[in-house]
Amino acid sequence: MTDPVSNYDAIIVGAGFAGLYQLHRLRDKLKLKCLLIEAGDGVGGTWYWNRYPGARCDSPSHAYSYYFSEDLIKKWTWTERYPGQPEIEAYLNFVADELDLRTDICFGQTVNRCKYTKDQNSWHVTTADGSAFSAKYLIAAVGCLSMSNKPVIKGIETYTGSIFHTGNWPKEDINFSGKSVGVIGTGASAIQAIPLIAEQAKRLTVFQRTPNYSVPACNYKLPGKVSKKYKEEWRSTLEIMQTSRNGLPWLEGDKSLQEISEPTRTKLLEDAWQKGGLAFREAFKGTLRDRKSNNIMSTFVKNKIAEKIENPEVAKLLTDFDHPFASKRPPLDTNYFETFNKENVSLVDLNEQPIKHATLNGLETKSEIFNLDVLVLATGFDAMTGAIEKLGVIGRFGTSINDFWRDGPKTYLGVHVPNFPNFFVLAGPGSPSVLTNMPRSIEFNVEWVGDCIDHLEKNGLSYIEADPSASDEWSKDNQNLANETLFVDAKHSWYLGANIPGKPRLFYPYAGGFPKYKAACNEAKLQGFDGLILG
Ligand code: NA7
Repeated sequence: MTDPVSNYDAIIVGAGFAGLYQLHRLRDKLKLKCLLIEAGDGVGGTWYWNRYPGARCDSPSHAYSYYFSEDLIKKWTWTERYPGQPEIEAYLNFVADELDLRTDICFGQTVNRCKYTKDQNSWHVTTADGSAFSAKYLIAAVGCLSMSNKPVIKGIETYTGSIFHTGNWPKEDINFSGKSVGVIGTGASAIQAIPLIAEQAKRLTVFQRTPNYSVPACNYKLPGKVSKKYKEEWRSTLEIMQTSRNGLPWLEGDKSLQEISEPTRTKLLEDAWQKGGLAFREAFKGTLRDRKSNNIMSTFVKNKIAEKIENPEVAKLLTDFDHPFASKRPPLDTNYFETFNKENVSLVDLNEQPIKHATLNGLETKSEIFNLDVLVLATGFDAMTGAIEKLGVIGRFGTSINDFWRDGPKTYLGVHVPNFPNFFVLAGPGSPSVLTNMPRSIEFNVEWVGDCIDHLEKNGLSYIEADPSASDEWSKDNQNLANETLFVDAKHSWYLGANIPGKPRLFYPYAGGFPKYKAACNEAKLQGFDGLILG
């Protein structure tokens, strides 16, 4: 298939939304010789690995799609309001086939070293099986949530049951029937998986460190006429997404909750709650910037949660927390809280009884022993930087990106890294990425990278990299933007790297919103790629 001794113009790592479009953009628009290297044996990226029960996107399906090609929009029909993992994986396979991408993808190869050589102005890329490739341009399209966070549990190697991480779920069906199952974590993945596991398992124990808000997904099958309408109106939908702070197909409400008096306020909150989905978060102005408005929203959601739980002690455990609503990614759920009313489900507060160690048959906490046939780690990711650091990227002067980022990631526009010439990160730290409907910010980043490379090629230039002072300023400005929001008030948030012991506490995605980010990039381009060194 691919000649491993060949040099390429561009090597892309990762075959998710970002990598697939980048391959198409560079190969078919710029006519470059490209290779995409992917660790999995299929396309999908995040949606290849996260195949746990209930895995589902919380952007609406018609928005969680590529918009760069009208042909793709017209040919694909989503079947549900929120697409499940199998449907997204099928969609990305459809895109790979439509654009004939597979011929330039090398599957089942894990990149473990990427070294820049100044003399050749090229990146030398090696994979775990010893294959070697080189290219002028290197693009990391490895995803923001692809490096699993596995908690350290003393003695876990002696545990004889099965262990699965939601972010690295096996392809074959796991049968939970008749089994005692433990789930650690109550983030978005756990909230989706728990109701489905509880339907099968003999006994399900949920180990919770921090309770979570969640908004009803209100998922439904899309009637044919609705899908048809989406396809007809794609241009106006795109226009809204490009204007929205989060790249979603709606705009933030124009009034803040504290501006609206009762009883109108409760009625509006009720209406928004009944519609469900992520739009609830944006139903009112400034919820993530204004503490008073956020308190009203937080109290409303906690009351809604408490109403669903029959046992008052369990209700207290699920609502006793203090981070502001949406300061951590608010999950969407289908029957999550109701699941705790089932007789076979119990909730363990890890603050009250921390896990001491694993046993042969399960877990022992401070006060109880739990025998578990299956342990599910729904413990999230080393987000935004973990997967990039795994690539073993070594730039100019022989510095590894891991060392360069030791005190936190330094990027310019979330894409370029000083001293790493012709290295591009898609949806990287310092870009809007996880705060947006991902395909929108991905498309913008991919096209930006395409424009940078096109500029170099057309002007006979050999490299582009971030100016260190522009990168420092970008990072500093981003922290200031984040400090104006309530994101910084969440204790264990992965937005802040706070879920990973020892990770620098910083705000990792770009906090200024998608339109402001695009304006900064467009202005830089207008000023002749300001903030970048071209040589
Ligand atoms: P998240 O949102 O990071 O959730 C991970 C959960 O695991 C969360 O409840 C954590 O508690 C818990 N956790 C993590 N480490 C531990 C340890 N060591 N002990 C106990 N509990 C732990 O990951 P998800 O996969 O659910 O979702 C990621 C994103 O995917 C989500 O935000 C959406 O954007 C889609 P904590 O809150 O840190 O106390």
